[in-house]
Formats: sequence, structure tokens, C-alpha cells
Amino acid sequence: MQRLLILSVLLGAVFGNENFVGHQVLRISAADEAQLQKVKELEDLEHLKLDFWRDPARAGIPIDVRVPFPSVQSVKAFLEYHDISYEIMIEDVQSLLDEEKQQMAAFQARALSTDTFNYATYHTLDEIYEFMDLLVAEHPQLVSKIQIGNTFEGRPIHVLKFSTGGTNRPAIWIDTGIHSREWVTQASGIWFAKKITKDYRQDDTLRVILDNMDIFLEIVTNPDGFAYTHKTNRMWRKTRSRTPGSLCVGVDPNRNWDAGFGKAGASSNPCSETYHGKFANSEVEVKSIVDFVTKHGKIKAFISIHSYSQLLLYPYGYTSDPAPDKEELDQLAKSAVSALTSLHGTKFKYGSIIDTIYQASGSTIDWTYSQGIKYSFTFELRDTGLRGFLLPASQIIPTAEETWLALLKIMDHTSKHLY
Ligand code: O2S
Ligand code: ZN
Repeated sequence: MQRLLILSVLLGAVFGNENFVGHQVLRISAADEAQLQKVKELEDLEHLKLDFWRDPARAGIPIDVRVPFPSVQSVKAFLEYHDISYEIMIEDVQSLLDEEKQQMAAFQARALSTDTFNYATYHTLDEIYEFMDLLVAEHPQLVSKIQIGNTFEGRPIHVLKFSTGGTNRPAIWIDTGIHSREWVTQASGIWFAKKITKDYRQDDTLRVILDNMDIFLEIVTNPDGFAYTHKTNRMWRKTRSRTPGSLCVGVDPNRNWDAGFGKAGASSNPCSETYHGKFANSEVEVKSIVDFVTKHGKIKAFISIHSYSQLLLYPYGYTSDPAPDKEELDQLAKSAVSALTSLHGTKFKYGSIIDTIYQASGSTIDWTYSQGIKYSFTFELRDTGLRGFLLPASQIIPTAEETWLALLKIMDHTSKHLY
């Protein structure tokens, strides 16, 4: 192990990408409040460089954390000393990353059309942007590409618009990949885009939706972070903006929205994975969407897609106060989840963010809901932690297929309950 570790560190240094040899993902079960506090103490020890894949929220809800090799023994000793149970979910993160890279390399062929494009593998930013251009060229009467801004590092931020006509129709917004490491979401977004062009004439539900509404789909919502996951650090979640006075990079784009901004459920520490930023909408990737939604003025459903945990969530995340439309949102989530489960049997839970996963302030759909967009939802796609963000590419299409059924339910309900 030691020689492998040294070799990979050297290779990583030479090729500029982080290595994760010996990193383990632990699933910690805090039995009570006291144990939960102990785990939170760990979170504050920056030298351990812990990466919480699922934050410590409540006793009884599993906590997933990636532990760098140098910290593994001390973290396990700490947990055992405090009699906090844990299991090893991923023995060695690097071996899964190597598997993922090999799988991608096997399907590197450049697509000449969206029919030959490989939906069952992960793609780079350039490949996804090429896919978008192919789709627009193949369906100019249905699909167009809008640039809503440029990222911190200057990359274009592209959104696909699906419209069968009309002007300034009520619309539905779907985004994937706001957290760059959640690769199954961007991959699902690509599949959704193709699905719309394949089905909009023959699927009655989708045809009726597109007869009355437009659909906006932002597949790569955090381009800088996504490029970074391919080039340097596969585990990157945040944007790549710089914070004056800190060596740490990036803001959590799902804590940067102007809804409960800076309250409990986000961090003021620039080195935290849930750092909320200096002020709301500080991130251009967030501000670009805020400006687009505000200018459009008729977005009626806003769906932001994350992974992992298999959850369908609605507001609020920053407060335990029930959303005024809770009843309707809960019923719609229930029907969307049963449609999802009907295809491959994948089990989802649903509910408000704060009740179902943990308190999260400044999150996307709390802001969209506060703007009057009633049908605001966040998905947490597969899986429940066995592979987490490193979901095998073989699960991309089944994940996209089942999620699409839930999206259809939400879009259909929205088109029949325009407000
Ligand atoms: O932490 C996060 O942003 C969540 C979603 C929130 C709405 C709770 C995902 S990444 C697990
Ligand atoms: Zn996320």
C-alpha cells in the first residue's frame, strides 16, 4: 500500500490531479445527540481534511464522510473511543476513480449525432457542449441554446430552451450539476434533453406540456467546478471563485441564494464545503439564473437536481416553518415518487428539505419558492451511499429513465394548474 501511495502521489503531482489512494468513505451512525456533537467536533478539525458527503444532521440519519488516508486511523480511533459505530462504505476511493476513468476511456469516441452519442458513460464539459450543439442542429424548430452568462473562470453558461412556439409562454426550469461532483445529474440532464426531442410528438403528456409551456434545461450549472472534477479533483462540489483573505477556493452554489442566506444550515468558513459566500448571489453561476428567472417572469416550476440519497424535496430548507403550499407539494411529490419507483423499483423518500435531509440555508428552491414559483423541487438521485457520487456509469440510463417519469408528473401537474 505504501509504495502504491507514494507512486500515486508522485503521478498526481506530475499530472496535477489529486489522488485518493487510501481515502475511505465511512458511514457513521450517531446514536444520540451527544454522539452527533462528537462527530460535529470532527468536522471542525480542518487538518483532518474531512469531506462530508452527507452532513451530520440528526441522530439516526447516516453521516457519510470521505476520510483522507493520513486521517483514517485517527478518525477511526476517535469514533471507537467514543463508541460511535461506523462502517466502511468505500474501502479505497481511488480504485473507484480508476474504474470510472477506464470506463470513460473505453467510450471516448466522438459522437457524430445525438443518435450515436453514448448516454451510458460520463462526459467532459466540451463533450456536453458539443452534444448541445448537435441537438440544436438536429431540431432547430424545437431546441435553441441560450447563454445566460459566463462563469468565474470565463466559461459560457448555456441553457437549452425547448419551445414549440408562442412568445413568453409559462415555463419549467430544470437544472443539473450545480454541485459539480454529482456526475449522474449532468449525465441524466443529457438524457432528458434527448428524450424531449424523441418524445414530444408521440408522448401525449409531453406534447400537451410543450403545447402550453416552454422547458429550460441547464445541464452543466457549475461549469468551472465540473471542469475541475475532470481535470484535477473529482470530489469538487463548489464553484471555483476566490475568497479574498482565504487560501480556500469556491462557494457552495446551493447555499448562495437569497433565502435564509447565512442562517444555520450553511457555513461562514470559506474552507467548508457548504460555505455560503460573502453575500447572496455572490456567485455568477447563481446570479445568472436569478437574473434569467427574474427577467423571464413566468417560470412556474423550478426543479434542481442533485445526487445522492434518493429523495424528492420541497421547501423549506432554512426553516422548519411549513411552506404555505405544503399539502399540494407533498401530494405531488408522493405521486412523482410513485411514478419513479414504478419503473425499476428504486425507493425514494420525500418531504421538506429540513425534515427529510438536514437544515440548509440559502438553497436554490427556497429562493425560487420565495419568488412565487410554487412547484419548486430538489431531487437527490441514486444511490443511497453504496457508491455515492461515484455511481457506476451503468446506472446512468436507469436513473435518468426513472427520474424522467417523476419530472413528467411534476410538469404535467404544473401545466394543468397554471397560476
Ligand atoms: O447539501 C445539499 O446541497 C443537498 C441538497 C439540499 C437541498 C439539502 C444535497 S447535495 C445533498
Ligand atoms: Zn448537491
